[in-house]
Amino acid sequence: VATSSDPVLKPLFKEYQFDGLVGPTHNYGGLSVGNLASQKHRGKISNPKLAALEGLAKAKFVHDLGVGQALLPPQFRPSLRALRTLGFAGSDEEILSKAASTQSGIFLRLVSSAASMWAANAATVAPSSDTEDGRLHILTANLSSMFHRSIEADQTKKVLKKIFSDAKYFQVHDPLPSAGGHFSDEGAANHLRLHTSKGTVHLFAWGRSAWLPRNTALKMPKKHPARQTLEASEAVARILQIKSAKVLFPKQLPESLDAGAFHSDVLAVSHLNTLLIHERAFEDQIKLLRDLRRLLGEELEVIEARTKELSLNDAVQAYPFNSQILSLDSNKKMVILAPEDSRKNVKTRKFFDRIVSSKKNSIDAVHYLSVRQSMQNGGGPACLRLRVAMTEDERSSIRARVFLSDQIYEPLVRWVEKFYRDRLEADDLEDPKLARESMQALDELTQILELENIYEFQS
Ligand code: SUG
Repeated sequence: VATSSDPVLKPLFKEYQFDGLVGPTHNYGGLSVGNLASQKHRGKISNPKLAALEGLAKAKFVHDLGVGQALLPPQFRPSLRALRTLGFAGSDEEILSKAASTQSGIFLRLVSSAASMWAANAATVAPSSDTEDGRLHILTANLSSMFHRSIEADQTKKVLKKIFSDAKYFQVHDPLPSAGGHFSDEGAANHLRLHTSKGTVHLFAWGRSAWLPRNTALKMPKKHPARQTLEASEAVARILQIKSAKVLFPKQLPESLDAGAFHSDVLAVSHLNTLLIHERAFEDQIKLLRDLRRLLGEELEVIEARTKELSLNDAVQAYPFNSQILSLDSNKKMVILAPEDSRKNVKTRKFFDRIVSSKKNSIDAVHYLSVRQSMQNGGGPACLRLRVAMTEDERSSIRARVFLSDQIYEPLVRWVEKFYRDRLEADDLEDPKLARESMQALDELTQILELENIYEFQS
């Protein structure tokens, strides 16, 4: 996708960061096996208000840089619908209290997660420049590897269809089948796109296969599960109708999954011609980088961290690769938006200092921002956003007021301050007042964002 600084390629595209707003039930449920931060902070008291404000502050920061910024509404939790599906019956109060007293409350924690904040997992997106029919394609992720995330897919699809509603420009696809986890798809968190004047490459990462013949010597992680299947990644590439671009399917290195890199975006992030990557992200990475250089030519800029410089453990703990790389409108320079944790970690801080002082890349500066509440559940800056590159016509077809502006930022901050609690622990999840507060909050949010009737409780 050409940026607006590239006058040769038309039409001009601008990339928008769609950040998932943090929901009122943000808590530390310890739900994600293989996600070290989620496991480590299980049972810790959360602060949903701070989490939502940190998220909004990040979005505002990006907006103030002149980068396109938009928002996705949180999902309603606890999902009473999911509890009813599991056989819990009666009034809302009864359902919550029965779920809280079954199996130490695990079902209640599963249906209360605010995990839709990690919008990188909502869907995979292909810009209209790359697709067969010249429309922008969005495939809703099924997230079928983890129950608490799989229940996001229906509502995510509904919201995406509401925002990207003009069929002239967009197609929002239904999630892949979720049965058996054979097509387990984690969305853009396992997707990289690179672009130079020589071409475009999409990389769809995966960690396991459902059906490759058993005698295929696939190396698998020993400690933690891999989520995305090869079969899902191949289906994503087909559905997105990628035509004018090359498609590659790198396999997540088992060792990196075992170190806690449950999505490939924990160890790699791309933007236009720039790839920021840890040496131990993918299998056969030397060959992978050689292929990329062949397909994309000299303009490709690979910034690779060696294990000597930065261990996998440091990368997983401080999340430097889960940064956002952003182009500023005015010039070809890029900036990195990194989590505060990677400023505090001496190794990652040095890595970023090296990048900024080098003349061999387009990175001009690194900005550190705290998204601590999200990080404690394994979500850095890049996890919190879904990127959508659009032409001006595509963007103006969107009627919902989801693009961040100075006019809606203040109302959103006031909205969080009015409805969100600053302290939440597992026992609070069965409080029917929390569910009611969340309904009121989300109802009011749909007015701010002009997204009427997106929640079941509104109809
Ligand atoms: O799916 N954490 C999320 C974090 C997702 C991060 N996204 C990307 N890497 N793009 C997950 O593991 C933790 C919920 C809890 O334990 O309460 C959680 O779901």
